[in-house]
Amino acid sequence: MHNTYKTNVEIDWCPGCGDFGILNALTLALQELKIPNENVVLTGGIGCSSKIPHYVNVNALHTLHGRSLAQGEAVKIANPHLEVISASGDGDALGIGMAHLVAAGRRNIDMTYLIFDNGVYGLTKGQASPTLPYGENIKSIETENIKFPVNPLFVALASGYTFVARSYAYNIKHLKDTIVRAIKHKGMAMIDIMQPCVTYNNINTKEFYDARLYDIEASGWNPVAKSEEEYETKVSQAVLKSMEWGDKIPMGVFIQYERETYAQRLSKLIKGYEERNMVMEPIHKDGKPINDISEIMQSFI
Ligand SMILES: Cc1ncc(C[n+]2csc(CCOP(=O)(O)OP(=O)(O)O)c2C)c(N)n1
Ligand SMILES: [Mg+2]
Repeated sequence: MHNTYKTNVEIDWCPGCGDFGILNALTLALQELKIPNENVVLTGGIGCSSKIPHYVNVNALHTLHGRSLAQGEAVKIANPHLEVISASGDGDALGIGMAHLVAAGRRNIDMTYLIFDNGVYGLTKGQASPTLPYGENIKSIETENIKFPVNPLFVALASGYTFVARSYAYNIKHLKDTIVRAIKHKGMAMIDIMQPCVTYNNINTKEFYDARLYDIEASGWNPVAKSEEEYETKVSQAVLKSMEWGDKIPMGVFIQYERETYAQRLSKLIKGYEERNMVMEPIHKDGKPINDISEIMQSFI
């Protein structure tokens, strides 16, 4: 079947980059869900990964470094009828954008956040990113990494994300299925995607992940919580699982829990917020603006 979610824009990722797998999985997920292109908004920050909005045939925003998620949140709050997906590199999400990552979880906005996790600042030539393990001496840095990494799953679990998953850029089936589940989930979803950078990270490679990643759900883990108590218990178990990083690295959905979303809470404060809000109001009739704002504009001159 023709993939109608890809654009004709020339892709300038390096040959073999894990980002290609993510692009394929994302467009296949949209194809499977049959979401009309015009109802989807995809945001990116700055980075190799953040160029993805150019390559997906939906409404796209290429924003500022670390602001992909903030822009996505703003779009979703302004128009809760849109399907919003934000994309970030690990630097974008966990370095400069870290405060947004935490705040979004606390809101539990019904949207999806994809983190392209390659352990480096790819676009700026391979500096250590916040997820590069301590002591790793990848070829693009002078010495071994002297900082400890931050664990995206742990941060998401601590911040209230109601869908937290890890997947892999070279396992398109698993990634596509996980994206489908994240989009269907009513609440804030994050997928930390292991994404080999073939140019700068010669340690966390395809061979590295192929030998280590295992599916926690296939090994008996059930991520679904049905009550606040169950959620609390599962989150603490998921935190322990998320800390595994060695000969075996877990992937799959760590937690999935449906709790009141930001829109549902806003609806209690703003009458009719979800049914009819400002972005749906007509602003002109017969070619003339409905509200005359010239007086307001005059006050700025
Ligand atoms: C405010 C600001 N600070 C720094 C930069 C420089 N910069 C551009 S991309 C980037 C990091 C990209 O790394 P990541 O988000 O992991 O994406 P990747 O390229 O690895 O996909 C940095 C530091 C910038 N563009 N804007
Ligand atoms: Mg990166």
